[in-house]
Amino acid sequence: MTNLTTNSPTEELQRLDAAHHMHPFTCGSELTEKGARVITRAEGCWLTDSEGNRILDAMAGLWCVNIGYGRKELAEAAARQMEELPYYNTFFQTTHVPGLNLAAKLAEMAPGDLNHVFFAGSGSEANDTNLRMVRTYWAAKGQPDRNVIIGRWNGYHGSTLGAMSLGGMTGMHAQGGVVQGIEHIPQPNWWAEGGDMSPEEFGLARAQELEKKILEIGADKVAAFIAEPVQGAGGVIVAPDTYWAEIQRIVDQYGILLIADEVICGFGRTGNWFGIETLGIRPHIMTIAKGLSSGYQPIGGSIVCDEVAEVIGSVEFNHGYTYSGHPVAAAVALENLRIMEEEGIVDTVRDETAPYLKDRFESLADHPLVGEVKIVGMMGSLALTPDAANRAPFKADAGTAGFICRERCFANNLIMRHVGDRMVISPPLVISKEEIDTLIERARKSLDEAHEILKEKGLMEAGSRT
Ligand code: PXG
Repeated sequence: MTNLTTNSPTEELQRLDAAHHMHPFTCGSELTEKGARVITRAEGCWLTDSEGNRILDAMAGLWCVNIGYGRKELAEAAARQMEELPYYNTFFQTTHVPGLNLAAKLAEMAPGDLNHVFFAGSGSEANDTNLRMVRTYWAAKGQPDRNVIIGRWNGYHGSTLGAMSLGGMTGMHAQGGVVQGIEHIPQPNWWAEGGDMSPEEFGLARAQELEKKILEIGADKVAAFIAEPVQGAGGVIVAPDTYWAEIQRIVDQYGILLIADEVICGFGRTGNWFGIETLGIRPHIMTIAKGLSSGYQPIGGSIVCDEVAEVIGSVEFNHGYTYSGHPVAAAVALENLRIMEEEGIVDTVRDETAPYLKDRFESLADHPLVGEVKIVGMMGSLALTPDAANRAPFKADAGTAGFICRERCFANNLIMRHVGDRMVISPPLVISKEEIDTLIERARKSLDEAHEILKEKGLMEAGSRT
């Protein structure tokens, strides 16, 4: 059997990878042609690849390594737990100490009466739980026809069939079908879709799309609305200030359940423990994953309010995963939360590094390729445009400019993602001011280089705004 190591030559690693490893959200043949970049080590905010390059990870992996790479305490917590109890389930009237401690810890941390936790292995699984839980809730209350869930176009809730259907990524819907009984309303993306409205007018109008949809479906048929406090994978779309208060009014008025998907926003990303605190939202259920364990172990869950938990508790909820509340993942999550609290990581983000990052990130607004700059806490985005004054998209296919810019970032040893023609960042929460300076320098250099390439290729032509 071939068994390569991190010291094997890059081409060999790439060849074996291409032969057998199918990558998520990737065109396999293109990647085979190019060869995957092999990441071998990481420390703090820095990755090392098989060629020895040091790369600044301004995405915290996939928006998840909030505490930064290389924390030995987390490895030790995993090793201790593996020795003591590597696995047990919580299905048949059993429990275990890491699971119960983590549930209690999350109940203490979550705002209001969000006091009960159903564990999953990922954010997608947790949203599948939510889909089944809200329908089961209404059925248990004698309203089985109240089963429609409303999500948002360009929202992201995961990649399993249920979570993908709740999300509004049309490219995903097009592959393999969707779950029935899920509707979508348009997103609050003022830059791309705001037309001639002010951001405030647009925020209200987009929130009222929810009311329109509820009335169209029939209020007695709608079970829940699901949304990310700030859309992450959709391109770090921050709703105008008027949006969330109006959404809250509508869900309250029609008595539907609100699910806040905190998979990215949770655990400090927005400058508070949860995005709902930053944005003033009162959900019945929160989806969590990613930052819960800082990505050191796969774990997710749903934090549920007292009333929903009581109703679900009145029936047998026929749902669960082999790895719901996995003891090793729970022990690592507990250690992650302990360190984040003891080191005051979220306080430092809120009071020091996020304001510094905001200032530096917003300085990119003067770049000729940049239109809107949005940032909340430690998640931000730049809308690339050939004509900022008119908020124009490129005439070229969406994502062409973004891809070129991302390639320049990669070449400059900066990991920054593109979503269409938006460039996004979500660095580890422990990023220092010095590292923020490096991030901004490399981003500006990459923007300059992308701008030159776009000009050379005649791609700076503006298309028409929708
Ligand atoms: N909800 C939200 C808000 C997410 O961002 C999920 C649910 C699903 O979580 P899991 O753990 O099942 O992946 C996510 C995941 C990207 C990217 O390219 C974003 C995610 C996952 C993979 C890629 O931006 N978010």
